[in-house]
Amino acid sequence: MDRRSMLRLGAVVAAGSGLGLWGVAASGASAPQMLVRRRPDAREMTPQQWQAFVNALKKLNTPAGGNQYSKFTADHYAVGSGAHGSPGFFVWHRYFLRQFEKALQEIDPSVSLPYWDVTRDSQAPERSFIFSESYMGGNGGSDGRGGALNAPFVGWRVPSANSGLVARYFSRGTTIPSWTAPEILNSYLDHRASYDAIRQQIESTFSRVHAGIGGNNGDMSFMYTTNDPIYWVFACFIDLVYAEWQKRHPDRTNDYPTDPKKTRIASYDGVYVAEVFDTRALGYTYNRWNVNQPTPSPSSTA
Ligand SMILES: [Cu+2]
Repeated sequence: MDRRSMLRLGAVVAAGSGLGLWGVAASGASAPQMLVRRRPDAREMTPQQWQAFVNALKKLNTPAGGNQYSKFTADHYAVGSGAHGSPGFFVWHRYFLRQFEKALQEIDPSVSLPYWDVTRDSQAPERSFIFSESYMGGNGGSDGRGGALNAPFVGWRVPSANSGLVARYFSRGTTIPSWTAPEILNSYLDHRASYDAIRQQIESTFSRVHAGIGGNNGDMSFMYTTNDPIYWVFACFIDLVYAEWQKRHPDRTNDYPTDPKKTRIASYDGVYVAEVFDTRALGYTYNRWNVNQPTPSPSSTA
């Protein structure tokens, strides 16, 4: 097994309110100053809101944005089993995504990290709105059969373990095998009764999203998965799933296999697991997720 394949994600796994559209005022005495903002479903954003997100993300990958994008990729690449195939999965990614969102907000304070509800596209992922030119662009390559990203990310590269052109290779050429349907996710959310049971379930089932989009050679299949901008909206959905599980199991909100007050999050010095259980304390929230809720029609694909 070469280094590249060892770093394959699958291999690791087998082992609108009063304060602006997404803003809601924080309640509770612990954080009276903090603005808690609701992360939006990508499908419900206006074209302008989506564009603001993409603009900020692109700027992070420039000298004017401090070249911070590659630092995020380096952090994800380095954490390895501290956040993959281990209990750290939900909590590390939650903290990591919040740091990324803060970096976006330093560029444009109006931006919140959006999520892509992958389950709503589970039976024909390649037909998802997210692969349109108005969102993340489709399969890579000039013939759409795999290769370097197309619009709106033509020429996208990130100085990282893969510093070449960032690529997608849908795993069946032009299509992607089905992945977890909403009804299945709903059942996991109801019936996995401990942090690590839901963590293992979600990490393993949604590794199919990485593999389906990245295929054999695309960035999404490797530990530099963050190079592909689609990573962020997918990872945000995984964080929403963790938050939804916490809400459905209020007696388990602070569950963790080891003492969360004494267990540090990998690679972030001095941050304890117990500090990331409450998304509001981190400055964001999500709407509840419901298997029967209507799926909004994205506004940019008409
Ligand atoms: Cu990861």
